[in-house]
Amino acid sequence: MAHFEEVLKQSNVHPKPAGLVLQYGTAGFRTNAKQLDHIMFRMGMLATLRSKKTKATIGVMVTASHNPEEDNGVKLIDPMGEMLTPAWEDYATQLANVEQEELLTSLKDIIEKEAIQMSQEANVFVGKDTRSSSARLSQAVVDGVIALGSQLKDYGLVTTPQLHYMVCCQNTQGKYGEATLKGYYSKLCQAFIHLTKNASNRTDDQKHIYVDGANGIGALKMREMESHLKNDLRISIFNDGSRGKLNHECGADFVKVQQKPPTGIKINSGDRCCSFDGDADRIVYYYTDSQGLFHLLDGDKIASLISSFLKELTTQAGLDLVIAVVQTAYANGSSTRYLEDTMKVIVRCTKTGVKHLHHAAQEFDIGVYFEANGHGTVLFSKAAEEKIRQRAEDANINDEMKKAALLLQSTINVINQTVGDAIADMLLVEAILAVRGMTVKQWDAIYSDLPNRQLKVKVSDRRVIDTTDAERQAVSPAGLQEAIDSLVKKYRQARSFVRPSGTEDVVRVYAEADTQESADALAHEVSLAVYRLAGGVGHEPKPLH
Ligand code: 16G
Ligand code: MG
Repeated sequence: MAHFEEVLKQSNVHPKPAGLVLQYGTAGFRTNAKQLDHIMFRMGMLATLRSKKTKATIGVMVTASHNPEEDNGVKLIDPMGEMLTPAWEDYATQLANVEQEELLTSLKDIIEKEAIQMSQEANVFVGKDTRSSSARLSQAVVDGVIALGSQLKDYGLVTTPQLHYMVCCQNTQGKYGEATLKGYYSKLCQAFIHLTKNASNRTDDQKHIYVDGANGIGALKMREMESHLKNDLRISIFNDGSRGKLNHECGADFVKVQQKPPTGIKINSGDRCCSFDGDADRIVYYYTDSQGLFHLLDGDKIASLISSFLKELTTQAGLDLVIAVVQTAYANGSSTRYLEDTMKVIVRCTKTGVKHLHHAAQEFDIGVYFEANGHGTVLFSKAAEEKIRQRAEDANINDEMKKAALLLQSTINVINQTVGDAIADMLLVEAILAVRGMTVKQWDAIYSDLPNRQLKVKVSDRRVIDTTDAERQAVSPAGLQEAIDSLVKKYRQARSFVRPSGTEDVVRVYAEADTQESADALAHEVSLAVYRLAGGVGHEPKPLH
């Protein structure tokens, strides 16, 4: 076959370093950019096969999210804008790791196993973030796509969620929106303007938001979007990439883990700020109070705000829709308690990683999912969207019901349902605060986070740690869970768990308790238990204080 000759020729331009083994993990392949050229080429080919198999457009995004500038990565996007289906993650790993001379055999193996018709047309969308290696690496993806004879659209610089959105629009024949950046901005911004236009409680300072763009793609895309907002929201962008380094001492991950403001942002007490991560699929909010104290409003608080708003609107609209919030083990205990006891919504806990949360959220009429680190969105079932639409068009209902139904419709349109989207989530949060006339302090006060600490421990092989119950219990190595249980008992309102990271060669430790000192001490003691029972390497973890 002509394609295979082309594959052979091109694969010599993108050779695999012999012996290198990489794995398609929770967020695709991610490592130092120098090791990724062959991976990109091969993922371009795999996307083409996936497109032929599904008879739909597939996306390939070149990014390493919140990782340092010298890293890069790639992930594939399935037809409805979702993460690549797990069965194909295995093909991705297989194809990535075969040596040069076995490449064709591996390709043919996938083609055979999946009964792919090579005569079927294919279409692949490609996007990239602002890393200096991204241009070269996305070209390698393009070479792979072309080698197997697929159609191609290169969107160039886009956020990860924007590319997910484009793929979904394309495969729903425009029902979800237009597969262009202009279409994306105008859908989101029109919905935002509709949500805020009758917000009688909105104050002037509520029309101003400070955004830390992590020196990445999010900053660029916010600038592009500004004109579509028609002055309905003033945006001050910091860390826009003109000076600082990508994700360096800034961005959502830095702010969440360090629990402090990013460098490069100048704000006054009470100003409402948010940070995106390097590919703009995460967002966290924060402010400093009059004493200069930093307050973080993370994914849990965002989920709480959004779900309470949706509950209020569905009740006002007289709609009986089941709302659930999906979290992970990292969710602050206070947020879970608030959601279950005060808000009375269903709460589910899944393993870390967007695909798990997304999947669980699909089971409800309205599924709000957020990781504490700020990745999340809202999913509406087809039936729920239909009920909301009918209610909004119903001529026989009172004004209050009508207004609520119309607000719900705009809420659906401001959300990117394909994946967590920092830009869309920001617009939704801004709209809710505007409609409610709520300050960031009032939002923060809906519950108080339990003090918490995250640490990491280096071990010789992190796979010795196995977990169950959505990562909240360790089943191996022997004795570790018992050790954690007895340490937790020493503190008040305490909870702790450990899990092997999916993106870094470390074991992660999380602890929360009634005071910061207790959370820190517990996190340290659990780190020591991991070090001793799970084969720690290097120095023993030292206490934080
Ligand atoms: C990836 C995941 C994110 C998760 C994080 C955990 C996706 C798209 N991203 O970034 O959801 O929170 O990994 O990292 O699934 P860790 O396993 O290193 O703690
Ligand atoms: Mg990201």
